[in-house]
Amino acid sequence: MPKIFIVIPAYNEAESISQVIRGLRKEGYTNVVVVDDCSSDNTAETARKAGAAVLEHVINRGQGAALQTGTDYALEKGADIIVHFDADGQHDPKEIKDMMDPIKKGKVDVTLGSRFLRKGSNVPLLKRVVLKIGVIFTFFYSGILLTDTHNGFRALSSKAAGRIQINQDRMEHASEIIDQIKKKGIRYKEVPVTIRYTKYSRQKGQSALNSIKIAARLIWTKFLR
Ligand SMILES: Nc1nc2c(ncn2[C@@H]2O[C@H](COP(=O)(O)OP(=O)(O)O)[C@@H](O)[C@H]2O)c(=O)[nH]1
Ligand SMILES: [Mg+2]
Repeated sequence: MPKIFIVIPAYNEAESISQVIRGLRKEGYTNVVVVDDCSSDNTAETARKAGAAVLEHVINRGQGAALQTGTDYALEKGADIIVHFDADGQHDPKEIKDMMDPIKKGKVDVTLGSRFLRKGSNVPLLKRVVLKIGVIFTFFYSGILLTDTHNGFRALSSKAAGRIQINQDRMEHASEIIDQIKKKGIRYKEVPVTIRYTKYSRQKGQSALNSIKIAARLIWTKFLR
């Protein structure tokens, strides 16, 4: 049986984190790692009580940095498969099986969740537009055509996780991971997933304006700096 680690980046998610961890444990995932990024609420304590291993950044470094911290920890603990999973309840733990399946079968080394390959995600219209702009952006930026480029739900074999190094500490990491997949010739596949939009996740999630800033920062680091 492969050793599976679920890595959850979390910032001020005390309201949702224990339910997310419970949902994962119910599906049989016991190696759950929460990377708390200097939250001002009690995310870390809540996650610990719910049964997760909690790593804490002493300053807020961003989702990308948190994923690298959690992934390094999982590799250190001997993980065979690492799953990146959000803390705000938008992902479905039942779909982790589908995400891992092509990796377990040795077909690919990374799976990327796509909310556009399955009907059922209640993606708000503006978010839909922003995400599709992200798809076009990624095509020109990295030369890779996907249906959903900014989805935090992904699974990686330990081999791929060791090869991908996230240097973009904040939200730009999603594009960076795809860029490295392309450059390093890592085998990948998109897998249909359902992303749940609730009032909570919409209030906390990334705005359209922030997406423009993320793209601008990426262009700056890749072409202009
Ligand atoms: N560790 C860490 N996690 C973060 C940070 N910002 C967001 N997250 C987490 O990353 C995940 C996705 O963030 P979210 O803002 O919901 O992005 P969206 O779903 O794409 O709108 C959630 O689990 C957040 O708690 C951060 O600065 N540090
Ligand atoms: Mg979210």
